[in-house]
Amino acid sequence: MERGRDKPRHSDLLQSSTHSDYKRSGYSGDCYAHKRVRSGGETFPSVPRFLSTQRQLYERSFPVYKQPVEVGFFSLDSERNFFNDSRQLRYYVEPGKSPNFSLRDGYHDRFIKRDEGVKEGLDHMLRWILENRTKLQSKNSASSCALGVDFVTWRGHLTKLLTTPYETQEGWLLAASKFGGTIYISEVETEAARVNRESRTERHKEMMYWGYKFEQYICADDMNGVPDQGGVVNTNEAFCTVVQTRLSDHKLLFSGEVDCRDKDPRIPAPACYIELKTSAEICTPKQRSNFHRYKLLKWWAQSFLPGVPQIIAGFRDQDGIVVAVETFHISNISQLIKNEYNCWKPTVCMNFCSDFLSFVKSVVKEDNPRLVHLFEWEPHRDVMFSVHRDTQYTFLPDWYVNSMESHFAGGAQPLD
Ligand code: 0WD
Ligand code: CA
Repeated sequence: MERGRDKPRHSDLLQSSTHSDYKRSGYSGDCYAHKRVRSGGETFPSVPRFLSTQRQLYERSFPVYKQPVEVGFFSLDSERNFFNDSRQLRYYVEPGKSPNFSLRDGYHDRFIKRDEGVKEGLDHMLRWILENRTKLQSKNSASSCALGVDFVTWRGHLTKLLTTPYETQEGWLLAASKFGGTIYISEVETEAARVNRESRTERHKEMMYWGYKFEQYICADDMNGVPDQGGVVNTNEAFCTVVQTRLSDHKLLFSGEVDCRDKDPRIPAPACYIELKTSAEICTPKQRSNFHRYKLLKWWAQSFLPGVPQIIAGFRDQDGIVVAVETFHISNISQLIKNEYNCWKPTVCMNFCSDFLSFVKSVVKEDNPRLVHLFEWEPHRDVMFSVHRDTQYTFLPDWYVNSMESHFAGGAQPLD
């Protein structure tokens, strides 16, 4: 790692975050000075050193966010094998109003859980890119960089960025590498997240299953099929959409897991997709307020990003019985929360994400798949970064880098 230690600690700070000279922008730290700074024997152009996450800084007009366009999809089967097709796409089957589903059913005898210790990084998306790059390039032929996009990442990472100005519990670590003119962003599990994951209670583990069981009750494998409520729940299986869009001047390519689609074949993707959720039943005004303030923020951010228009929510009691099913339209959520005092605002989420991506662009200048800038954030702090050359943080695999390089060396299109 540059700047000192070779065994990096996530708390490595490049600069203390006590600057007070930011008013209108979240950036700070020598940001517009063009002098060069020396550090660890190397010379770097001056770049902003941190980014504030204070909400007020992002309360401006809603940034441009282009309607996301689906450019492809892929499936992961019961053994987590990649397929460049929609074999895992499921169809929504409307349940009754109070369906009485038991979400506990099958937890002990019909549940195969994905191994969360296996870190896949961006690998499935990269595989999709390799198998579809010609299509992508022809779509973005006017661009100067190889893929024609500024960023490649998972939708889930962008969701975390959108909710950052309101998050008070969990920090994040995002690794970024520039290759062929595109910046790839891949999450690194924080120590705190690993500790939480390894110390889940039995009750918590079971409750994590409930969301997947709810999906099984209302999804069919075929357009005219019925849900197989007695089948095995296998969380290795996934159908992912790949969408392209633009946030301000950032061209984005990202993928997100989609639970199911509407049966009507006339509705194009991603408008046909439906997100499924479970949540504790709401019995008091306080619970309703918390649902609006915390849960709807996460639900909105996750579905708004890929242009998924609706969420079907199963409300369940303490024993995992679904007592009500409700539909939430993403376009109505900001209306729903308007009456909450001091509530979250979509514009703050999107402006923060846009400014974060600008911050990343200004920091990650060197095109080098083995160089990682690790962006780090803890609640109540600024976003900071550290630099790691050829370390365990390098995440773009050789099979991807080599294949892309030989493809472009073969004359397909120049890299940058
Ligand atoms: O390894 C990692 N750190 C991550 C891997 C973090 C986030 C995602 N992933 C992978 C998984 O392979 C998953 O198939 O990305 C895929 C989904 O990506 P996403 O859509 O960008 O993730 P997100 O929006 O956070 O989650 C969507 C759904 C979840 O649904 P709910 O309704 O609970 O939000 O994907 C599932 C989950 O069903 N999911 C995962 N599945 C497997 N491994 C994971 C995960 N780590 N995270 C979420
Ligand atoms: Ca879901």
